[in-house]
Amino acid sequence: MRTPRCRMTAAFLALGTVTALIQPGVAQGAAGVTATVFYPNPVQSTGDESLTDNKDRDGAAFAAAYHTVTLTDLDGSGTLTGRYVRVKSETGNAAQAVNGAFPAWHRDVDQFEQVMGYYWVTTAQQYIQSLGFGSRLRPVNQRQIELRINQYGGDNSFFRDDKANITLGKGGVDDAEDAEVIVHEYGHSVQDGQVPGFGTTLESGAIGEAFGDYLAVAVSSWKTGVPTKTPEACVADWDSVSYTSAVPHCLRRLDGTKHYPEDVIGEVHADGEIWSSALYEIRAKLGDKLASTAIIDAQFDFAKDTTFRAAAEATVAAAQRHGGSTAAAAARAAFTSRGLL
Ligand SMILES: [Ca+2]
Ligand SMILES: [Ca+2]
Ligand SMILES: [Ca+2]
Ligand SMILES: [Zn+2]
Repeated sequence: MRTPRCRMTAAFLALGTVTALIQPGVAQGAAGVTATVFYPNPVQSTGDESLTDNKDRDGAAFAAAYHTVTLTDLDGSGTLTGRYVRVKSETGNAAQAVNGAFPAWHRDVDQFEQVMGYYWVTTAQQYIQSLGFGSRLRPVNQRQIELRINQYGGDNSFFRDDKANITLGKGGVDDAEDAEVIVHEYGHSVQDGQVPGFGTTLESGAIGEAFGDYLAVAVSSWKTGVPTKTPEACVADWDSVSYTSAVPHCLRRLDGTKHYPEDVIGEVHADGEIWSSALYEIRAKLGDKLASTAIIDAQFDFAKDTTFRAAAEATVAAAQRHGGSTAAAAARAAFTSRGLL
């Protein structure tokens, strides 16, 4: 059974503003600091669908899944604080760089998830910037968010709603061991950054979940390459081993066949699969860069309580702006074939 993955709704996301921690002329870790991550998760990178959490133990089966990366945009303090995210762990010790590198922590150490959170939020923002947002296009969510890792994950009640927060829990596989879970959550932050308070209704909430899933796959393919051992359309191949039995393990997929309105069940994650499959088809037709540019740019024009139909029209219009009539026609066809237009 699928467990709704995202415990955090847009309501928990902040209306906060960027804190300019990074001063000009101060060492910003521009050269980067090395660290060890999953890339994007051990099931996707190894193809081993039999991996299990095994109570957070490390083991030889994970050896091939560890990947050395360079963390960028750090503030130079030696903590996981940077331009787009600051990491706070409520379990275990805070990660601290030693002699210009973060130790090669593995999954059985809390700091591993902290590094994952930092790296994948920053990577998601870099993906968005690679599309032109913040240079030829207006910036998208270029604020420093706070990413918290805690023992509970389901309880956001203590969060203030005037800050940009993501929380990642530790149920089953620790959520932050899967880049696609981290980037899904960042997708909510992106939409909130574009339209404060976005996602107040069933359809707008479903769009929020769908975009998080879409962004997760787009970012993981952009950074690590199109997966060859798992389906690209599969979201959270690793986190989902804890609550799915079918192989391949997927929290949700982007290539479903749900149709509006008869497949609506009134649950944002499930209904989001209608929207995400349209986005994924648009990406297949237009290519990643043009599709994601149009999809993200369109979101500036969404009302926070948008309907599927209004959001689809805005996305078609954005496809027209960025790719002309051929792109607009492809976007329209993707929405029409699902009953969304
Ligand atoms: Ca862990
Ligand atoms: Ca989990
Ligand atoms: Ca995946
Ligand atoms: Zn979500």
